[in-house]
Amino acid sequence: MFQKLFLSALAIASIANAATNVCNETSITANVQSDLDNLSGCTTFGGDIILSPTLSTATINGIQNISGSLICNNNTQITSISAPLLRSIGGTFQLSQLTILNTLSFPRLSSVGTIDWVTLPAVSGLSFTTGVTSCQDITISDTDLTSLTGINLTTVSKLDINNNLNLNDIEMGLTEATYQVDISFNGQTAVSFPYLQWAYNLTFQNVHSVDTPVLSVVNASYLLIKNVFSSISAPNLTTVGGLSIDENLSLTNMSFPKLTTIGGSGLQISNNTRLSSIGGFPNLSTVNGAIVLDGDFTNATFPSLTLVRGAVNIDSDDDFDCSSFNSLNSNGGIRGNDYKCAAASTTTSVALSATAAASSGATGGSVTSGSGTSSASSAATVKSAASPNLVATSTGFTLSALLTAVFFGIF
Ligand SMILES: *[C@@H]1O[C@H](CO)[C@@H](O)[C@H](O)[C@H]1NC(C)=O
Ligand SMILES: *[C@@H]1O[C@H](CO)[C@@H](O)[C@H](O)[C@H]1NC(C)=O
Ligand SMILES: *[C@@H]1O[C@H](CO)[C@@H](O)[C@H](O)[C@H]1NC(C)=O
Ligand SMILES: *[C@@H]1O[C@H](CO)[C@@H](O)[C@H](O)[C@H]1NC(C)=O
Ligand SMILES: *[C@@H]1O[C@H](CO)[C@@H](O)[C@H](O)[C@H]1NC(C)=O
Ligand SMILES: *[C@@H]1O[C@H](CO)[C@@H](O)[C@H](O)[C@H]1NC(C)=O
Ligand SMILES: *[C@@H]1O[C@H](CO)[C@@H](O)[C@H](O)[C@H]1NC(C)=O
Ligand SMILES: *[C@@H]1O[C@H](CO)[C@@H](O)[C@H](O)[C@H]1NC(C)=O
Ligand SMILES: *[C@@H]1O[C@H](CO)[C@@H](O)[C@H](O)[C@H]1NC(C)=O
Ligand SMILES: *[C@@H]1O[C@H](CO)[C@@H](O)[C@H](O)[C@H]1NC(C)=O
Ligand SMILES: *[C@@H]1O[C@H](CO)[C@@H](O)[C@H](O)[C@H]1NC(C)=O
Ligand SMILES: CC(=O)N[C@H]1CO[C@H](CO)[C@@H](O)[C@@H]1O
Repeated sequence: MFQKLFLSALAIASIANAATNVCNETSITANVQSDLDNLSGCTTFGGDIILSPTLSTATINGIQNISGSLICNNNTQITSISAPLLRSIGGTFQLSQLTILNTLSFPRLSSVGTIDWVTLPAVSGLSFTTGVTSCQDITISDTDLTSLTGINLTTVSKLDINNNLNLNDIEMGLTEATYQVDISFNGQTAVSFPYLQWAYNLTFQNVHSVDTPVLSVVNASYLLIKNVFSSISAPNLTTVGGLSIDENLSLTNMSFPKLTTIGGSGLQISNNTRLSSIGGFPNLSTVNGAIVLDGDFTNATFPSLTLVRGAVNIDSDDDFDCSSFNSLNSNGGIRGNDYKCAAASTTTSVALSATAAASSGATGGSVTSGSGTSSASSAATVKSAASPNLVATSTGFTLSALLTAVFFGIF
């Protein structure tokens, strides 16, 4: 009698336990919809939910909070994922290689640890009615999204939006980006960050316009590469760690009216084919790294520049007057190992240190002037002789390392 009672009490306890425990599993893999329905009594699910490649639709009913991650990878038949009551995902919302997924319905979702979406070629919009306003890191790559409506953050660590070929508008209320913003190779993208005050590291590639009216600091590097805009401005930017403006083939006009200091990663302005006059830096006084100017320009004006701590390498394919840089150099304003100014009309090369003089050989310390074809070839000679040095000096190296990293990051 006693034994029988004891046993059934145990049985009841274990059933109750099982019912509670299902919400605290560290991970469940749903192969069929009923696996998800098992969890519908859980307000909070404590672990990860993995949607397997066998599902063709998935609805997460009941659950309001997932403490772990929500993951669906490598599924070629799923068309829809929805979670009518879900408010938060503590871990990663990871979707990758979902070739026909077209519906993402998360009407109450507001908080996610990390969004990591890669290769969702049929996702063209988000049904996120409440909208995600809190998320640490976001990567969205290779989707059919036309806007990011449904995600609007005020702070972010990483925002990496690349290769979304129909994404023409990126607008967010970000005020700070503590690690990295990289917007590269999307559609005809107009980027608008009307409240962004500072970003640790900022990269824009192939964008059609950039609006950052209050941006005042970029701590590390600001890279503007292969963009399609004809003008770029940063009206409130005072400080950047490094600034690189390269291969923006339509660029004719730049405006950095408050920029006073560029840090150790230096300034590079190269191969912006239509930028015949390099200007827009009225208050730039100090560059703590190198300056590299390369391309078809006739004019480079930095009226307040008094100190460059790195090397200066100017290489114009056009008529260019080196005299203002020559004076900066002779006034001791260039502290790096090398100063070189080469143009179709003029070539000046001065190696400032013993090492530089030794390795740049015959050209070390020499000043050559000429005009027309013969000087163009003398400029080429100077360039190849001096380039091992230039590559090794502080910023040229840092910038190319950065660029390499950017490309590896994307491909
Ligand atoms: C499940 O997790 C919640 C929150 O961590 C905890 O309060 C509860 O006691 C756990 N339940 C069981 C059966 O482990
Ligand atoms: C859901 O419940 C059914 C029936 O109790 C069970 O067979 C199945 O394994 C459960 N699914 C998961 C993922 O726990
Ligand atoms: C997807 O499947 C491919 C091949 O089946 C595999 O190599 C890859 O690791 C899988 N990716 C993920 C994220 O599971
Ligand atoms: C569920 O998530 C929401 C949104 O992040 C949050 O406000 C709420 O406190 C969470 N609830 C629990 C029980 O964790
Ligand atoms: C994003 O949020 C900001 C406030 O942080 C708001 O001003 C802006 O209109 C929102 N943008 C969109 C596209 O919802
Ligand atoms: C410009 O940046 C400064 C910080 O350097 C900030 O205090 C100021 O509000 C910004 N100006 C505008 C117009 O937003
Ligand atoms: C970046 O600059 C901002 C604004 O000046 C500052 O608040 C922040 O601490 C800096 N971050 C780092 C990592 O230097
Ligand atoms: C260059 O850009 C600045 C600021 O955007 C603008 O005020 C100026 O008119 C532009 N100049 C030309 C020649 O387009
Ligand atoms: C500019 O383009 C030329 C020719 O393609 C290339 O040799 C040079 O390295 C480029 N300059 C920079 C700084 O990338
Ligand atoms: C260089 O450009 C600036 C600003 O665009 C202009 O004021 C100046 O006259 C130009 N100098 C020459 C020599 O063309
Ligand atoms: C800046 O961002 C690029 C990617 O866009 C990354 O490769 C690089 O390491 C970052 N730089 C720093 C100083 O964090
Ligand atoms: C409009 C325009 O000239 N866009 C060019 C910007 O630069 C990239 C690469 O440098 C070109 O591919 C675009 O055609």
